[in-house]
Amino acid sequence: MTADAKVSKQQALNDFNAVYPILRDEMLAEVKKYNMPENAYNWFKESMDYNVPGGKLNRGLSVVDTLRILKGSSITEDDLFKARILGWAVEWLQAFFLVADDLMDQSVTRRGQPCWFRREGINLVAINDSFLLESCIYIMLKKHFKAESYYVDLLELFHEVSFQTELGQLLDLITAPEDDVDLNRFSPAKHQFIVIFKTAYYSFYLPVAMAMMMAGVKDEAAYNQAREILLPLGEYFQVQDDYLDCYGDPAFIGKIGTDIQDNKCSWLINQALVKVTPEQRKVLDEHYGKRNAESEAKVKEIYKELDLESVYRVYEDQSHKHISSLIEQVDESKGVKRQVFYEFMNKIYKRTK
Ligand code: DMA
Ligand code: MG
Ligand code: MG
Ligand code: MG
Repeated sequence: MTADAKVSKQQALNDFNAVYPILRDEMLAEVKKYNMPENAYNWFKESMDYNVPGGKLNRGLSVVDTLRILKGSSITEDDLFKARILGWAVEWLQAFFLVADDLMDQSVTRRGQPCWFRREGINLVAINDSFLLESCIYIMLKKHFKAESYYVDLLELFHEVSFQTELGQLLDLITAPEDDVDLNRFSPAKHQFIVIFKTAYYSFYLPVAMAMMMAGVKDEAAYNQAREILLPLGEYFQVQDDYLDCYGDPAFIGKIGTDIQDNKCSWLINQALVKVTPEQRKVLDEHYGKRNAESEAKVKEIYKELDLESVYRVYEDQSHKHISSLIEQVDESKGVKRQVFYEFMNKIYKRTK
């Protein structure tokens, strides 16, 4: 990367971050209108500041990056401001899902700090905080996009991807019941289904589809084409997440892995099940999904014996090749550009966080 490119990347990030306090204050102004008592107002403010910023912002920035590619030199300051708002709307959606996800997964840390529900005095109030974060999205959209021709399309898209994500979370959770470990429930196909629904739609399709709407892309075929690339890309992203859950450094990724203890249908356990000897399978049957560090260590030992780290390296290379070939086949005449997908892929390829 050239020095110039680095500066402009930093600039793009600064410009994006500058929009967060504007939106946060708009949400607070709504609450003020209702004459909410000060303690509720402050609670809501703290919940937003704790849960919305502070992520990697891949999803949010992708709205802006995609619109820049689609509109080229005809892009205006108003376009950019609107794209940043939609970017933050995705980050709000992400915060809504994560607050609930951490409760359901009984996670400990997120983005290098305790999960929201674990903070003093919060616990199950976090469920309602999660709902409030979701409601913010629709306040933002109404305030800034009501006059746009694509307003209803945006609303429908947010509703649709939320539904898809919630179905994915449902399947993720019921495939991982507590106190009922049955590794036969898992399969690579089940895993693929879960990750496409719980992650790929909202993290990959949503940001790009919104930028396409803003750019005036109307052809259904263009959206279908985008989906055909972005869903596999999102699948690859969630495999990375599953891998990092076990092999990432918690100090660096900002969260402590819970998949083994949570009995999750993770990419790693599915790979392990393909390679195990009957003896190793016995160990997994006995120790997977148990809420204690000793059992978790036993499972990790088997992963080590099976050299899943190498299996992952091979998967990473194959996915990169596969997705690159999908991108090469894109027909740009329909209204999407290959660069949109290359850009998104480069944001996540070989990520360690
Ligand atoms: C995340 O799955 C999916 C959503 C919709 C938040 P996950 O539980 O693996 O995510 P994380 O590892 O970040 O808790
Ligand atoms: Mg989780
Ligand atoms: Mg989860
Ligand atoms: Mg995870």
